[in-house]
Amino acid sequence: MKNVVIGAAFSAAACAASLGQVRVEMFPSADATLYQHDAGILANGSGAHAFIGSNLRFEQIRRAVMRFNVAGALPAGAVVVSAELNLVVSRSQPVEAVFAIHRVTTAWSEGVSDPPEPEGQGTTSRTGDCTWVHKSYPGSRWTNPGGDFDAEALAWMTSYIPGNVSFVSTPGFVGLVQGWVDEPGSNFGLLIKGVDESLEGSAKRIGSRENPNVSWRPVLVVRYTVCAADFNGDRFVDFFDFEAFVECLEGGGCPGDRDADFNGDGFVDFFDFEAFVGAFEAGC
Ligand SMILES: [Ca+2]
Ligand SMILES: [Ca+2]
Ligand SMILES: [Ca+2]
Repeated sequence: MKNVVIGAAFSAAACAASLGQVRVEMFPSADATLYQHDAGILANGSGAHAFIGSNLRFEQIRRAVMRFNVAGALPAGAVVVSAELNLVVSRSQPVEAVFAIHRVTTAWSEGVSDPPEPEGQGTTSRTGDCTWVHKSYPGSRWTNPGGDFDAEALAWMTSYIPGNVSFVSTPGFVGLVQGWVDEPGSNFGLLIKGVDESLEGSAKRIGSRENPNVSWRPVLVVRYTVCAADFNGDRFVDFFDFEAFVECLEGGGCPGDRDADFNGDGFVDFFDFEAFVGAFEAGC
């Protein structure tokens, strides 16, 4: 009876620990604009801005691509609870337009091209830029001009005049970011495009990660939880976690960023084993 009570107490503590949400913010690790052009001679990999929507004067479409190093910011086994992308629109016609996020399906490179202000027309593509037809100029092309991405839209925002805009969390956006946690090699980032690209004058200029004004840069906000009992971080609680914890406790090496002080009191002792067993039995 006594053991059951102790076990329950430890389980409760471990559950509380596993339910805590962590919030992280990150700038893109790469971003660029795809300027509609059949030959892909226009680019903007390293400018202070990116563009989305349809240009009125030149009747060209702009799409932005962005990557975020999510696997570097979240621990293995993290369960994503919410994802949100915040942008600052710094130039715009007074045209209300809806924009959507899509999952990019292949690798691309950001490039060094940096157009003169206000950057709306891009500049001559240089080696390593991505363009409307190139995922890396000049030798590597997208399968489809305008970028390779899933047709399914995952999150949306509406922009009218300059100001702050947000793609708020949706199940699809959470699934996208979770995929980047689980399989970092599948992280080719996201693409932002107008939902109606025939809407003339809908182009918006947004801050890029290179913007000198830090508050204008894109920010991905992710909330996640980590299951304490998932010791090896594979998102399953099973015997392998037990094995990994015992090995860690015995000094044989610990997975990733975990350590044997399971209850976090600064000592590695039998109470950590007890706490782990409690968390393991409670599951997640
Ligand atoms: Ca960039
Ligand atoms: Ca596990
Ligand atoms: Ca301890």
